[in-house]
Amino acid sequence: MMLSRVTTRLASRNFLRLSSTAIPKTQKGVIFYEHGGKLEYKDLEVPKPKPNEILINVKYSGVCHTDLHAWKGDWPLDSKLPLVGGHEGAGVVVAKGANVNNFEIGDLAGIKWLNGSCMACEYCEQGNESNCAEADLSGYTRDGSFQQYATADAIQAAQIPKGTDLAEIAPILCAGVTVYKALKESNVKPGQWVAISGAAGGLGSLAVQYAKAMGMRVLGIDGGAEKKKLFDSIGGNHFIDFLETKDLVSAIQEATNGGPHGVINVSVSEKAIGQSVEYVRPCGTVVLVGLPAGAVVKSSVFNHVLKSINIRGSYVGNRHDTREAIEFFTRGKVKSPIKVVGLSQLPEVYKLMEENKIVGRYVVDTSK
Ligand code: 8ID
Ligand code: ZN
Ligand code: ZN
Repeated sequence: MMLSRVTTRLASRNFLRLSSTAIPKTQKGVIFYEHGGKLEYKDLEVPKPKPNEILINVKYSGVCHTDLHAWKGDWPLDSKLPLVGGHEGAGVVVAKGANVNNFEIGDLAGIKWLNGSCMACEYCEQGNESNCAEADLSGYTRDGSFQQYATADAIQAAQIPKGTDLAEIAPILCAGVTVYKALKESNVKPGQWVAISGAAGGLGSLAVQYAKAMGMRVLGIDGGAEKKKLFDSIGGNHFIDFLETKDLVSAIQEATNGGPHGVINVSVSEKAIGQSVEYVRPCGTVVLVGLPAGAVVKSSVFNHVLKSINIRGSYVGNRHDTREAIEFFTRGKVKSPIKVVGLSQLPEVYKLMEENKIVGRYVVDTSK
C-alpha cells in the first residue's frame, strides 16, 4: 500500500501539469540557421518545459535592437544556431514542470533576456544574476519569444498582473527593465538633469518616461523630426537633434546649465558614447547600455580626473528591478509607444531598425 502510494507520487512528478486547452505539437515561429541568413517564418516544434520551467503561449513580443545584433552575430558572445530570437515575450502559462510553484496555468507571464541563471554563484547571491557565468539568455543561448510557445525558467520569468495589455507590457520586459535599472545606476536625483542618448528608440522612449516618473529633468538626443515629435509627446524637456546640431557638446551643456548630472547611452553609436563623456557634468555619471558592435569608450584621463566623472556599464536588471519596472507600467506612469505587426513581418522590422527608422518600439503579434 505504502509503496504503491510512493510510486504514484513519483510517477505524477514526472508529468507536466497541462492546461485544459490542448497544446499543439507544432506552431509558427521565425528561425534563422546562420548569422545574417534568411529569417524563415515556418512551422516549428512546440518546446517542452523542463521540471523548473513554464511553457508560455506567447501572444506578443517586442523587437529589441539586441535581436538584430543576435541575428547579425556582431557581438563577441556565442549564440545558439539555429536560433529563434526574441526576449520581450508576454503571454499565458499553458503548462508547467513538476517543480514550479510560483505560477499556475492561466497566469500571465513574461519572457525576459535573462531566462535563467545558476542561483548559487556570488553574482546570483547578490542579485546580479545577469552577470552569472551560467546566464541563459532568451533569443540568444536558447530559443526566445518569436514563436507562439516558448519555455522560461519559472524563477526568472516575469509575473504579469491579470488584465494587463500583453502587447503594451511586452517592451517593459527588456527595454523598460533595462532603462529603469540604468537610471537607478546613474544616481541622478529628482530635479537634476539626465540626458538620454538615443531618446526616441525602443529603450530611449521608455527611459524618458521612467526618468520623468522618477522626478528627473530629461534632455533627449536623437535624429529627425519624427523622433522629436515622439520625445515631446512623452514629456521630454529638451530635444537635441544630433543630425542638425554642429557643436553637440556645447549645445547640451548650455541647455542643462553645465551638463547633465547623468547620461544614459542607449544609442547604437560609438561616437555618441564618446561625446557623452565630454558633455556630462562634473561629478556626473555616464551609463553605458547600448552595445554598438566593436565599440570602445575613450575618456581623457585628465578630463576624467579633474571632472571626477563615473563611467559604468548597466546590463538589464534583476527580478526586483523587473517587479518595480512593471509596477511603474501598471500604475500608468510609463506607456509603451508601440506599433503592432505580425510575426511574419519580422524581417521588415529588422530592416527598419538597421536604418534607424524605428520610432518607439515594434511589437509582433504571434498569431499573424
Ligand atoms: O542590458 C543592456 N545593456 C541592454 C538591454 C537591451 C538593449 C542593451 N541593449 C542595447 C541594444 O543591443 C542596442 O545596442 O541597447 C541598444 C539600443 O536598443 P534599442 O533601443 O532596442 O534600439 P533602437 O530602437 O534601434 O534605438 C536606437 C536609437 O538610437 C538612435 C537611433 O536613431 C534610435 O532612435 N541613435 C543612433 I543609432 N545614433 C545616435 C546618435 N549618434 C542616436 N541617437 C543619438 N545620437
Ligand atoms: Zn532587449
Ligand atoms: Zn550564478
